[in-house]
Amino acid sequence: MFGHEDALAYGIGWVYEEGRSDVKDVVGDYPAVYGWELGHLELGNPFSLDSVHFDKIRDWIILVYERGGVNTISWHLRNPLTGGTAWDTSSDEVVKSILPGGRKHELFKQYLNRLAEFFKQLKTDDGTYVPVLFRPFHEHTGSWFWWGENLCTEEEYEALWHFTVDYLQQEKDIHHVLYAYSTDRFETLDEYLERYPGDEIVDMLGFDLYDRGPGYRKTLLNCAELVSGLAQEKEKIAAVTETGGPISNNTQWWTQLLETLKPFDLSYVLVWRNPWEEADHGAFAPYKGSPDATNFVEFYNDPETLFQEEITKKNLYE
Ligand code: BMA
Repeated sequence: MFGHEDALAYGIGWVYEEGRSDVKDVVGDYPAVYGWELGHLELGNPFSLDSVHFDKIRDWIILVYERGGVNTISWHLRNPLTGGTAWDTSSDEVVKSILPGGRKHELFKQYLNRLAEFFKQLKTDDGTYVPVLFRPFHEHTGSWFWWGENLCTEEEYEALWHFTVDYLQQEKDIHHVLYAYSTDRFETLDEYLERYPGDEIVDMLGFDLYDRGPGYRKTLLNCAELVSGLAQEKEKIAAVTETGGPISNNTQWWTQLLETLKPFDLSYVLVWRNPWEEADHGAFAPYKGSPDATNFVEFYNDPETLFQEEITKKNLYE
């Protein structure tokens, strides 16, 4: 399945246009997987760090489910110890401070309460809870988020996962959320599993990997091979949970991606957002008039890729 972050919210040159998606502008069909970002929900704010309103995100998640698509949620939550952003790595005591006994534990519980409140709103008119894939504390093999490798111990990271999942399941009675473990780049399975919180709480195995130069395809192939093999062994689902490349310079990017990933049993590959605003990156999905559009159509037409229309026919939720 092909996925796109914030697919229905905005794209290059537009914000909040009903029914629109940059991917749809190019191929006439929506992605099969839709990524959503909940950063700043924990603050009680009405909109995300990317300025998308949470009530709209809620409605889109329900809409996507009703047409048979898949929703996945990331969370660039603020630093509960310093009050800074998710990228504030000024302290290596943040994870410790929010675990039971820590001085920010109650604040973290408030963050989780707000998250739980949002999850509980993901319900259709007939009262069915909408299943979502939640992918917290991601890219933890790097050290750019406060939960990253050099910012907490293995035990602390795993405890953070356990506390979060237990709290949502046991205290908040939330059972329509699946959990995705999602590292950044890695070379070996030992590295991948170094901070793995355990088969009993993780449903999906993924990794994030961006194309930042010539080593990309080789690294992608290695990561995809290792994660899909591990998922098979563990009877879990594997995915490329985030990627994106220089699609305006390399107009063959999509078919190269497909060629690299084809041999592996992967559930989806999601590309990150097409910022509507000035951001530190450009579009990761094609948009009306983008130079990679022809190549993306080829990617779309390949029998191995699935988009919304085919997913609807497959009735994933039946
Ligand atoms: C990053 C960038 C940021 C954004 C964040 C959360 O990769 O796209 O601009 O705020 O993701 O969506």
